[in-house]
Amino acid sequence: AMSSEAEWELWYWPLAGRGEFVRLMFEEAGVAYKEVNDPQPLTDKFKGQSKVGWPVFAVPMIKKGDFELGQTGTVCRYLGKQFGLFPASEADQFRADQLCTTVMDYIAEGRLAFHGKNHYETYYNQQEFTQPYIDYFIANRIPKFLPHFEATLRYNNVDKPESADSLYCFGNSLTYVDLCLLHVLRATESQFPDAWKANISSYPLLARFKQQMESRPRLKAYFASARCRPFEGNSMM
Ligand SMILES: N[C@@H](CCC(=O)N[C@@H](CS)C(=O)NCC(=O)O)C(=O)O
Repeated sequence: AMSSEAEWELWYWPLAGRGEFVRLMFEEAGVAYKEVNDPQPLTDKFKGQSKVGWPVFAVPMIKKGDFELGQTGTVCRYLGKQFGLFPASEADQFRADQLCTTVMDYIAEGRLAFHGKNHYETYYNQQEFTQPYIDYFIANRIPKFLPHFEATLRYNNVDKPESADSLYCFGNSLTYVDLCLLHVLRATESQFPDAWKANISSYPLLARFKQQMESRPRLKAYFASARCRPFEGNSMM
């Protein structure tokens, strides 16, 4: 849900990017949020002119009143806890933290592969130079991360029947990490369609998980809506 009355703000550029992890938290929880996409406040806050408020290094940032919080994984953990999308036991809370951090590593590595020469300059100025890094990521890193995610689902769902219609990373209910994992699976499919097709049949739980998650009513409605921006197509973002 998005609303101009919302208490929560999401500060991010008007594109999918890392902001999408955060949007999924609000959308699945059905909590209203307002996007702050205008260059001016973002520039003021993040290009060093603003000395006001808690320092946040980069977007995405959430804001409610004067509470501001950055770092995508931290934001997702925080909103997960606020919205009841949080594992029950302390052991699972820290395991969820581990998995969320690995998901963020994956997207960061994928992004870097598209920016091999200059991490901060557009992909389109370094396409030829960076292609070997992309090839390496496809050949060696996707086939390391995806089986890790598959193994995580297997660990939690080993006792469930083949037909179980709810696969989660922890216990028997949805947590913020399921949403984070869904997002990187969607990003992988979108950015690397050939590698995705070549790999996914080896990971049946991931395939089922993605399908189940995408059919959750709120997520399904969100993905079909104009609020959901397409991937940029230049770094899993
Ligand atoms: N580890 C941070 C990375 C944040 C990040 O790099 N954000 C990008 C946009 S997706 C940005 O604003 N970078 C500007 C900068 O680092 O100066 C996170 O996951 O939130």
